[in-house]
Amino acid sequence: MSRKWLCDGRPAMLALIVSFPVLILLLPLSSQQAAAAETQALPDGRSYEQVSPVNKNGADVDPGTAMAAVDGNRFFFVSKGSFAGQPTSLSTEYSPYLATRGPIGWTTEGISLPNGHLTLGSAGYQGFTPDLSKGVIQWQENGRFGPFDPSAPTTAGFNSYIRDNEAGSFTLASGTERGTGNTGGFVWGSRDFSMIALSSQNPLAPSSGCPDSGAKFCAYESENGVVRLASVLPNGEPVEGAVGNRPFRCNFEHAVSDDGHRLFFTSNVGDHDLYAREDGISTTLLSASERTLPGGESGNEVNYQSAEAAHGDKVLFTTKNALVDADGDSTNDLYMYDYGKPAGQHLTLISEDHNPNAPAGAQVHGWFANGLPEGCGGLVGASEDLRRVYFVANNQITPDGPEGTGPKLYLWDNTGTSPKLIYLGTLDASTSENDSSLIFGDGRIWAAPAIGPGDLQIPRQSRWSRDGRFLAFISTASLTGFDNDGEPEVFRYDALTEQLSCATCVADSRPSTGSIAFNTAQPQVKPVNHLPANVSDGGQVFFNTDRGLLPEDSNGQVDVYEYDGALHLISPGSGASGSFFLDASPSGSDAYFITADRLVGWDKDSNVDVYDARVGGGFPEPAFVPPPCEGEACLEAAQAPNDATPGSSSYSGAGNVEQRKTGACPRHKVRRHGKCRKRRGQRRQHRRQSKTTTRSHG
Ligand SMILES: [Ca+2]
Ligand SMILES: [Ca+2]
Ligand SMILES: [Ca+2]
Ligand SMILES: [Ca+2]
Repeated sequence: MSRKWLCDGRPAMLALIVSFPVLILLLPLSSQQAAAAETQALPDGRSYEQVSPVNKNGADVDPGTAMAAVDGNRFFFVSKGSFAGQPTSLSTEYSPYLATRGPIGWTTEGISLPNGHLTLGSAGYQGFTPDLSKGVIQWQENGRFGPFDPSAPTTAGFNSYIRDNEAGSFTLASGTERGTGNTGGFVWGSRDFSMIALSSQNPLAPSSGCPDSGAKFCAYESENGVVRLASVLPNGEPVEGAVGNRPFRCNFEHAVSDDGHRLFFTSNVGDHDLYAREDGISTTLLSASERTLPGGESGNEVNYQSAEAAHGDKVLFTTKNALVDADGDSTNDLYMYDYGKPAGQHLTLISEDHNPNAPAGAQVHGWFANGLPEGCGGLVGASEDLRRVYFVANNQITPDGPEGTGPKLYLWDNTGTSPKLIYLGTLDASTSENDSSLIFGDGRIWAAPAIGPGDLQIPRQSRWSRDGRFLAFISTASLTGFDNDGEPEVFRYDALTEQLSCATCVADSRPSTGSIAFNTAQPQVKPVNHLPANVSDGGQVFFNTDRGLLPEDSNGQVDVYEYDGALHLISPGSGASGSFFLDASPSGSDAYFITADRLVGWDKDSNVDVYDARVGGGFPEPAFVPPPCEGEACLEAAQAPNDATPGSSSYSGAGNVEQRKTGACPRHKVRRHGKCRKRRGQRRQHRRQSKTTTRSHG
């Protein structure tokens, strides 16, 4: 594994280095590393890369708050430690970091606002674009770190800034009127963040007509820094409402279309209807009745669930209101609004009851515990184009399935010539119905919200590929015939083959029982607009367990597994420490996790690092490492800028790829002040490097 780079087309500079192995003084691997390197063959031709810096100033990378870029070449993480130019933090505060993959390793930069670090609660990064080129950070100007932008309001809670991660600059996105309050803020953005949506307890735009009250919300859109009210009724009147669903409620996914043309908001008055704001100009009521028959349930609230990602052409919501003739009951149903259909026919009853025998109506399984209202949940997952929608209903709505009540998992599949409804199995109600904490049990498969503001300790136990072909979920139900004895198992459904398989149903695992999770549960999970990609486009499923599902996993620690029809270890399975999955690139080529084990020779500390198990990845193991700088150059590089101008805040320490071109110097020489100079004493160089470098290799 560690030699793989010899023949896989490394850049020319590396080829030069590896062509002269005699020049390379290999540092001894620990026995553990050597054992891992010899015994473990990672699946898919993966190799480990250390993403977080070699020198973390004695700090660990924190679990739970992380995000991978869609191309696998950037990674966001947080740490309570101070490195890569971040100021000293307190034990309760976090600094945010962005790692970028270069030709010879990953480099890390601190991405705080220049005048401080962050807590994970209301402040900090709330969201990123899928490529991690931009992030939105929430900030309180009158906090103890002082003002950042003089034009930003210093009262009424948080301001939102967009950080351009290419330029390292910050732009005030929430306007100069007021802050967004203590529980408002960023919800979703267009794919490039040229338009972001904010819910705010305070008026963000002049004369918005929105009530100025701590308990109420209005929806705003910020287009290239210009803020305007988005919660506007079709007749032009402002209305109290929030982006997507209301805060601390249901789902928020794709509440702004990727192209930025549509924003979905829920009114907080009357029937809590669902609306689309289009280009900041017009508003469409999406939850209006299209009944031609008289009667029908009405007067209930509407809950936004998701939307077609690219343009917002289709929108999913749940309600007990009977909005079409086919809905003859008063139970909660899943509806889709389709802009492409003619007037009066925009709505499709996704959860239509096709079983005349089982009780009338789907009773889509809205969660009602933990302060969440009935009707809020039900959606399990959906493809980005909304042609595949997974949901849970309490009643049997297909003609053929078992007719007893219980949380039944369905797929509505519209990828063929006409939509079909498929019953996948009945989940376990016994461990979920009475669990008001939502910490345990199958209720988490359909509990809301999956992500978004208000996602408080309710990690959703379902994940899906972008096209919805693959759905993975964790259930204690015995769905494939394996006697799981009430233990949770990871299941994968393939909509193309219509096969449900159990990834973790291993009879002789050691230990046989233990936790299983997609991610480490963490309160205040951020970013709010990103669900970790546990299911790749190709159907690989990544998860954590402390069961030993494969013979080579006997450490009794949590390890990261991949299931692609067969089980594979992503982490070594032999380490002394646990490994915890963080995220993946949607292609599945990058699987990121944290561990305190040292998986590459560069990792010399006992601190927790981010690793990428990357297909075709890996970097040369450490040779003798020439220091990236010496003397005055080190001192300059090691100092964080104290200048608060936006452009200087993207300090990336001594780990820049530019500064790493030390390998090009001849033997016995090292790059210093931009030139190859004679090397100094080796021990001294190592000491200096450990103090100053932020580079990381894998
Ligand atoms: Ca109904
Ligand atoms: Ca029925
Ligand atoms: Ca293990
Ligand atoms: Ca480490």
